[in-house]
Parts: sequence; C-alpha cells; structure tokens
Amino acid sequence: MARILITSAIPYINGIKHLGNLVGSQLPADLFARYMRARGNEVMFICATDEHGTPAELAAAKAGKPVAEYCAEMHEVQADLARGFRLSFDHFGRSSSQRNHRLTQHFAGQLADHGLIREVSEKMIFSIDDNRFLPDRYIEGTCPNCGYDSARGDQCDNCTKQLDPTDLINPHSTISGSTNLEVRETKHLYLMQRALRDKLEAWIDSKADWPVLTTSIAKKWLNDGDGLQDRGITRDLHWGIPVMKGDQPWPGMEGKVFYVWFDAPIEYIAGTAEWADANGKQDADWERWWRTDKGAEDVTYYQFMGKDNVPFHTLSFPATILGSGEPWKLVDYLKSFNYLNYDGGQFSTSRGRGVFMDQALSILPSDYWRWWLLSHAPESADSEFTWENFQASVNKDLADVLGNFVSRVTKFAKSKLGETVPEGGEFGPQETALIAELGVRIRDYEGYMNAIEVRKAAAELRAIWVIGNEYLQAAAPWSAIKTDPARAEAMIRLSLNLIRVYAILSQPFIPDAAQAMMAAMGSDDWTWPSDVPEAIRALPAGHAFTVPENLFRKITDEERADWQQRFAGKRE
Ligand code: B3M
Ligand code: ZN
Repeated sequence: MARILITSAIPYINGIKHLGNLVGSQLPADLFARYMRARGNEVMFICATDEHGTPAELAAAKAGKPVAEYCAEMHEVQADLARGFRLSFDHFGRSSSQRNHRLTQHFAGQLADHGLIREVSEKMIFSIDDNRFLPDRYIEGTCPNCGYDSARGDQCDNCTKQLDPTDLINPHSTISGSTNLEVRETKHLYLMQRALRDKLEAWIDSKADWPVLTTSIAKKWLNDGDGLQDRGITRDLHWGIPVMKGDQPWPGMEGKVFYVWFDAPIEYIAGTAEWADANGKQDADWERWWRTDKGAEDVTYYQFMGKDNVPFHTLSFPATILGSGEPWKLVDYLKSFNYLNYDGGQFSTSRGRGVFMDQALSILPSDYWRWWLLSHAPESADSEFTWENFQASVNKDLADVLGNFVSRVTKFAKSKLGETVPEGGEFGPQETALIAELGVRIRDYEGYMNAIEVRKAAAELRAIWVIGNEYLQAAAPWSAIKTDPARAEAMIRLSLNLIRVYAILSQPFIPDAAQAMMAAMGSDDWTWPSDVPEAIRALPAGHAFTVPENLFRKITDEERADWQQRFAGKRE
C-alpha cells in the first residue's frame, strides 16, 4: 500500500467555473484519486477555493457584499458543485483560512531568515477616490502611440505596445472611472528566486518522467533571458493575508497583504491542516503528508493543473519550499493540461460562452459530463467541446455500449432464468478467451491510469466494455437457451459477473453509474479485479441481482440543438 498525496489547482473564488476549468485540474485529479483508492492505496486528496487578490475584491464589490461574506458564500456554491460532480476531495479548504494565514506568514519569515527576501521601493498609481493602489490592468487611458482610447496600463490592445501606466494620456480607474489619480511611492517584498535558480534547475532536471508539456514550460521560464525574475510577493490591497514575518510584525509593511499567488499554493499544505482540524486530528496527522522529517518520506505527491499554472508550480512555489530550508514535500509528478475550447471558439467567463458547472448539472447527470470530458481531456493538444461530439459519445459509449450490455444481460436473465445468478454449465472456450483478453486489457488500463494517460485509459475502458458486447453477440445466450440451457446459464453467470467487474473498473470515471451497477448486482465488494478468473466468479450461483433502471439515456437531436443555442453566449 502506497501513500499518495494529490492536489488540484485551487479554483478562483470569483464565479462558477466552466467545463474547461474542470477538465484541466479538478476532474482528472479526482479520476486519479479514485483509482488510487480503488487499488487499495492511502490517498490524501486536497482542493480549496483561491480567495485572495483583486478579482475577489472586485467580484464582491459587484455583488454588493463585503468580501469576506462573498467568499464564504461562493465557497459553499463551489463546494456544492464539487459534490455534484462527485469530486472526492478529502477536504475542500479555503485559502483565507487561519491555517493558511499562519503557514504563509511562516514561509515568508523563513525566506527572510535565509536572506531570500529583499525590499523594493516602487512608484505606483494611487486612486484617491477608490482609496487604493491600482494594478496596471485597472488603469485605462488613451494610448500615446496610436490614440486608442481604452489602452490598459500594461499594454495597448489596439497597437500591442507595452505600456507603463504613467504613459497613458488621461488615465482613469476602471473601478470607479475616477481620474483623481496620483503617483505614490510604496515598498514591497521580493522573493529572490534568481538566487535559487541552480537548485530549481537541478530539481527540474531530475524529473525525467514528467510530461513534456510540464517540463517545456518550466524550462522556458527558467532559461528565457528574463524568465526567472525575482518576484514581488506583496500587494497594496485590503483583502488578503497580512504581511508578517512569522508571528512578528514586518516593519514598513503595515497594511499590506501577500500576493495571491504567494499564498495560494501554500493552501495545499494548509488545506491538509484544515482537513485535520475538521476531523478532530492532530498536527502530526497532516504533517505526515507534508514533512519528510515527520513521516512524508514515503509519500508520492501528484499535482494537477492547466498549463497556465505550470510556471507557478515548477518555479515560484518550489522556490518558496526550497528557500524555507525546511523539509517540506516537493511535488513528485506534475500533470498539466492544455485548453478545452468551446464550439469553434473559447470558453469565456466574461461573455458567458460555453457550459458552466451549474448549468451542466442542470441538464444532465454528472457521469455524462465526466465521461465526455475525461475521454476528451486536452492532454497532447488543446481539444474542443462540440455538442455533436458530446451527443455521439454519450449515445454510443455510455448508452449503446455500456448501458445496453447491462440492460440486455439483466433483462434476459430475469425473464428466462430468474433473479439469481444461474448455476448450470461450465465456462467453455469462449469464456476462457474473454477472461484472457480481459486480463490483458485490465493490465493496459492499469498502466495508463498509473501513468495518468487519461484519454488512453478512457479508450481502454471503452474497449473493455466493447468486448462484453462482442462476447454476448457471439455467444448468443438467447439461442443457446433453446438447445443447451446449461450453456446459456454459464454465459449469463459470466455476464452478470462482468457487470460487477465493469462497475469496479468504471468507478473512477462514472461513479454514479458504477454504484448503480454494483447495487443491481447485490454486491458491495469493490475488490480490484487483479485476478480476473477469480473476479469473474465472485458472484456465485444463487446470488440475487436486480434489473437496474436504464443507466444512461440518449441525447436527442432536439436537445442538442436547443443546448447549442442556449450556451452560445450571454449567461441568463
Ligand atoms: N486559482 C488559477 C486557476 O484557477 C489559480 C490556481 C491556483 S493553484 C495554487 O486557474
Ligand atoms: Zn496603441
């Protein structure tokens, strides 16, 4: 039994995530967590909401709520959707937790003690009416280069010129529209990542087995001329983790908070501490997942995220960990994903384009989405959601292949042989061949799952469902029953057992359908079918089963057309 630590990138608090966000981190992480548990390993699976930063403040202001209240509410909304999608987190934490406050302040103190923090004075735009410093992208004005009147403080979208906010003509705050702005001097802390460059490079070089997507991004940032810059880790904001050196005040940093990307990955650790708190455990119980001096030396740590998050997880967060000089666990395997596009364009949160998690669950059960998303995960390249493809996958893979097998077997068995596993007949050459093929395919499936090759694992699982149908078609128990009833009984005994094996194998992808199949087989034995000849005999003759409700329904052409129209843009 191995010990497996799994974290998913933590979703921003400001709004409901779309299916592209889901398939880039939380969903594949859940697939892997479920699989690792099914194989009998000890798993700790952590996610959380990412609650700090300007976007959270602005979203709260837009909702007309104090930011703490907004975050608490949105956390519940996201937790509910996670349950709806059957995401099996051991804990779904909050980056605004006291645990994260203390750990973030602790890491900053450690980094300072190791000489890895320097103070920098900079000039920034302060909005007097908003009573706050404005990040570059919250300042707009006229481009000095092309005259475009909505150029942002960091760049003109019209002529692409890189800008400084002070270059803009007639600058104004995009928060209030106020032009009452002035340049003020402010001090910030910088994490001296450059000083850790060699350590980081050696560490990344030691990860020969990482996906190319992950290492290529890490290397690019490490080696690009100005790739590994020292990073500002503080901000002039009201909402966030107050800047402290451990539990001591940080002179000159009063009223400032840590940058959201500094505290967010620390929440992976804090979230595990929150898990301990929520379950009446001790510090030692979470530390044995994270501290290699306290039991984590035999933990294997996997992270899941979209490609845009890779630099923060291969450089910035490891710089925090390595720079602390303390024995915290570093990631062992980093699985990253490309983007999922939507019907000829991109998902867009601002324009409400595409399907969002709440909408998805309002039209179909989570298994339909889980299956499509995982079997089309954007691994080697970006992939695209289209309604045609979704309809075809659901109708073929789930309804025609898996659903149909379960329904044919159980209905035939019940009507001809009764509602218990039939007794007669030995397995013959056809059954032996099926068992052998199943054995080979399950080994392949395990190989893909262990390697987190999500699409290949889905294709293999589908192939495993297909061979059940092919067997049934070739064996034809409906004919055999007329001439050799004992043969037909043997076929049905095998097929009912196959349904239970399918439930176990499919559970990481489609947990609800797997539960329904297992319940219909009157079993609660989820033992992984490592030994196929044994697994295929687990339900003995005389064991009662029931015919389940239709596992999957088909998507009609009318529904498809309706949904396509409904989700094309502008969320109602
Ligand atoms: N919240 C970005 C995102 O949701 C960010 C991830 C943080 S991971 C520590 O894509
Ligand atoms: Zn311009």
